[in-house]
Amino acid sequence: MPKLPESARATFLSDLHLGSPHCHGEALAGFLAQLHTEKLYLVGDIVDLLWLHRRRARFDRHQSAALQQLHRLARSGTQIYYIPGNHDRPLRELCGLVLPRMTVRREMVHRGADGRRYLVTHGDDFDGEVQHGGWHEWLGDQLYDVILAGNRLTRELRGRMGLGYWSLADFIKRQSTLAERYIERYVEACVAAAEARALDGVICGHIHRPALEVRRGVIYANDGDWVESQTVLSEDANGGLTLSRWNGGFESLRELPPRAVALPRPELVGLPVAA
Ligand SMILES: [Mn+2]
Repeated sequence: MPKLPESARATFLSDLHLGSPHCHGEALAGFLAQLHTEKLYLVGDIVDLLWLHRRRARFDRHQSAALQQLHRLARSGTQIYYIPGNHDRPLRELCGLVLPRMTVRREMVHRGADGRRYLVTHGDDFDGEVQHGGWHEWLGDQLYDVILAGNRLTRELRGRMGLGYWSLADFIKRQSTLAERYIERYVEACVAAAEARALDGVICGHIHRPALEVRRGVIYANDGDWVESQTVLSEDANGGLTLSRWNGGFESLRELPPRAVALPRPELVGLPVAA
């Protein structure tokens, strides 16, 4: 039975893209309905204002239910930190806003239960460092939408044929060496940003590629998205991290134990100490 990230100390979600038809609203509402977390970090691209602005966007009833669940969490005492991304960039005007249950920040440092400190940022800032425009821009938002629409269709067909989950968008991304190289440079830029500030890790989203790994001793955690992966990053009471996929239940993809507690000095346990 996979470890459930219920009653998490902190939960990190990004790239929900509420308001765009690609958001998996029903799954998201179902996930949020059973979530209990002290802190909830909304790591960008939560509401897709680009969609709301440019196209005929709508909040269907599932997406509305997901929003209501966010309200429920705030009412029930969860502290919410909103870090706007590039699809909800106008909300950056609100950075610095502190409400009783919600804080809006451009980026933050999260201190884990084990003392590890993480830079929490959406991640689009690193687009400039990696390439002119991000991977979304490189492929074109329009084309990306077409792929996601194809993705939905493929999933429905496979579901009807009794086949398992398979992501067309993920397949295309994996096929494209250009995209792979972009993602590699993106991860490097994220890790370098954490290194430059002497932090233990970085928690981000943006590229819709969930990950939890350690590079040069720095933790790179990407909480994924809710248009393709339906993933969430959770911190437990001890500071351990779990990246999981929601599929009506949790499927743990990766786990990182809390920082090991320093061993007692040998002289304290009666062992000889080398000079
Ligand atoms: Mn983004």
